[in-house]
Amino acid sequence: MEHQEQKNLLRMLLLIRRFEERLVELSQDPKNFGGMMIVCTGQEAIAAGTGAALLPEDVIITNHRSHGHLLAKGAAPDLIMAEIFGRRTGYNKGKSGTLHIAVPEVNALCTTTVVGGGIPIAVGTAFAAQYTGQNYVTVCFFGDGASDEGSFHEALNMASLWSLPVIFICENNVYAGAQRLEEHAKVKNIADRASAYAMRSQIVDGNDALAVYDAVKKAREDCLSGTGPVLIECKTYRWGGHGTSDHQLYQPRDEIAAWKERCPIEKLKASLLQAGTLTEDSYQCLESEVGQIVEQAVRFAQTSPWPEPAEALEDVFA
Ligand SMILES: Cc1ncc(C[n+]2csc(CCOP(=O)(O)OP(=O)(O)O)c2C)c(N)n1
Repeated sequence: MEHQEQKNLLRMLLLIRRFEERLVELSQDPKNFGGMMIVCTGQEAIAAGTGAALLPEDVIITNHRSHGHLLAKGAAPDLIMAEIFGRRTGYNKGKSGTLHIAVPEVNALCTTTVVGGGIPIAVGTAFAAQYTGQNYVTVCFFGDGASDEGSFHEALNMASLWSLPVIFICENNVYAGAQRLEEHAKVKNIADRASAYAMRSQIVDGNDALAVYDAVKKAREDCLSGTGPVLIECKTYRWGGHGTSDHQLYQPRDEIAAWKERCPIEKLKASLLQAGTLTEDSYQCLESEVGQIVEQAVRFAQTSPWPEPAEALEDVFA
């Protein structure tokens, strides 16, 4: 990866972190928007590394922890923020809120909160690519908990059988809700499940954005050369509770502290400083640039119009 691309990667990690920190802050005041926020703090390297390895035509299917995936795929912070504020200028005219955003403009086709529900959808978009002879891959993000669902197993079987161009990215953040991996699955590695479907798999340090980038880039090339799907398990950790209303009493304090020592932002920053690609001054510039983008997004959302009541039944299928 070129030096400038590495700096862009760090910038994306920072954007995801600061965007979500601001969201959590804003969510404390119901005048902004209500409900709990589900964020990916500590896991940003997976979204950022993947986004950097994909091309605009590639499709992503995401889940309840989606802000990072959407930003890294190129969705505009202003329009995501406006959507979360429920404003008409948001990507889905204020109808999706945080949990169901779709951004077809960047091929982020679906955010689904049905755990494991996105995995067969990704197989569908990958099948469409193969059937119509189009050169793109689909990436599906999901958690370790989702890999217990029947949909995961059916989808992986079919993707492997038909050699579909799909990359399954499991963000193993140790917890599914309040359950640790060892409380809901016997396997130690989610990647081991791929062998049941004769599928290639790889385990990656999910806090290392460059390692994620390399793995996804290679998987993308393999998929497009027709060798079939790949399951990439990214080992990471959920710094916060499941969502902001979860006080994470079940997460050992020393475990949280140990993983915070492995912060994905600090990791990439240290490696760029050491390589001379970054200086403390240029890092501060990135921070201030990202801060401005986030504040601009908040201003845009807060000053955007609400949808008209008459629009409530437009663009919905029920
Ligand atoms: C089919 C289904 N079952 C249960 C839930 C409730 N639920 C929402 S998120 C979640 C935990 C998912 O854990 P994991 O897949 O590991 O993802 P993570 O939250 O760790 O990113 C659960 C059980 C749901 N939304 N859908």
